[in-house]
Parts: sequence; structure tokens; C-alpha cells
Amino acid sequence: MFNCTNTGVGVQARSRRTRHFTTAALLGCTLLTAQAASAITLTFNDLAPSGDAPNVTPSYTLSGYTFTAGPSTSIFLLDPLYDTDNVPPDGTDFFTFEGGSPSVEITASAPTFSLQSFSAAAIYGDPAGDLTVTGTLSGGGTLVATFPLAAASPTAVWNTFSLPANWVDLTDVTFAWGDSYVGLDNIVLDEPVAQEVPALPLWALGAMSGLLALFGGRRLGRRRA
Ligand SMILES: [Ca+2]
Repeated sequence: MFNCTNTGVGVQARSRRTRHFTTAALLGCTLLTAQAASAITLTFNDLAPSGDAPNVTPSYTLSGYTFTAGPSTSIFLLDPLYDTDNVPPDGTDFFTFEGGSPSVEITASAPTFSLQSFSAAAIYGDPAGDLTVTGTLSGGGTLVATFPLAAASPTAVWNTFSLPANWVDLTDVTFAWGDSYVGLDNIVLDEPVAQEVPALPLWALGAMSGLLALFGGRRLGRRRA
């Protein structure tokens, strides 16, 4: 693999050939430092025992993301057989935070992350209301968005909501609900991950150097002419 930090080529190039090789090496290094985001969907599926709803207060970690219960809040994982009135449309496990005006904060093992979308519903007969989502930006400041949830009577009405594209570089996200019971599912997040792009093979570096030498030589020839 090409070593970007030790090319063996000094800043003071001694010849035109060395300068061309330096240019080709820098191009290769640029490709190696490309960034990409890795998206993940937290489904909570198959986490609760069949017919059960384990209380995981005060915090629960799933795939590097930690859910921490806010004040006066309890958090649960619900199996669909525990209460069929509240299950999401796909009939799978989901996550709840419950209490008096409950809240839950999401943090990540990575320094920052993004929130793309989630599914939510008021549950256990709660009235309609707004679910408030607050994100803290790593550079300072917060983002706030509210999403209307329908009344859970007689059954929960699940909807999927998307966040604006600027919900990136977040250090934490908090969901807050003004009544008593709310469910979350299919939370789509991602985190920046350094992706190593394959280095250019030596023959490609040689070809780039040759092309640069050819065009450089032509320009030099025209100046002399
Ligand atoms: Ca689920």
C-alpha cells in the first residue's frame, strides 16, 4: 500500500521527473482520505422475550447507540405479543419511553452522528400531540423539530417521519413527549466513517507521471519555440 506520510520525496524537487512523481503521489493520497457515511436502522426486532416487555431503564445500548431515560422516564422494549393494540404495522418489537412528560436521549459511541428518520406513535390510549425532537450540533447550537402523533384510540397510529438534511454532526438527540406513553421504531441514523479507497497501483502512478511529464514537456517546448 502506498504510504501517504512518507513518500521519500522532498519539497525541494531536484528534477522535473521528481516533481511529476510528487503530484501523482498527492493525487493517490487524496483518494485514500475519502469519507463515507455508514447508515444503520435500529429496528429493536427480536430483543424482548416473546410476550414480554423488559424495563431497560436507565439506559439501553444497541449497535453503538445509547438510549438514556430522562427525568421521570422509564424505557422498555416491547414484544408484539405483549400488547397487540400498540404494535407497529410490521408487527415487530419496538422501543417505548414512558412517564410524566417523558424523554429519552440518544448518544453514540462515535463523536457525532446523523438522524435521518424514525417511526413513532402515541400508545396506551394517549391523546394526539406533538413529539419534539432536539438535536445538539457538535459545533454549537441545537436543532428542533416537532412531529404530530395521532391519538392512540383505540389503537396506536404509527407514522414514519424524516428529518431535514441538516440533521448531521450531532452529539445527541432527545425525543420528548408531553403526555405519558410513546413508541419508537426503525430509527435511521448514520455516523461518519473514514473509508479507505484502494490506492492507485504503481503502474497507474507511473502513467500519470508520464502524462504530466509529456504535457509539461510540450508546454516547455512551446515556450522555447
Ligand atoms: Ca421493530
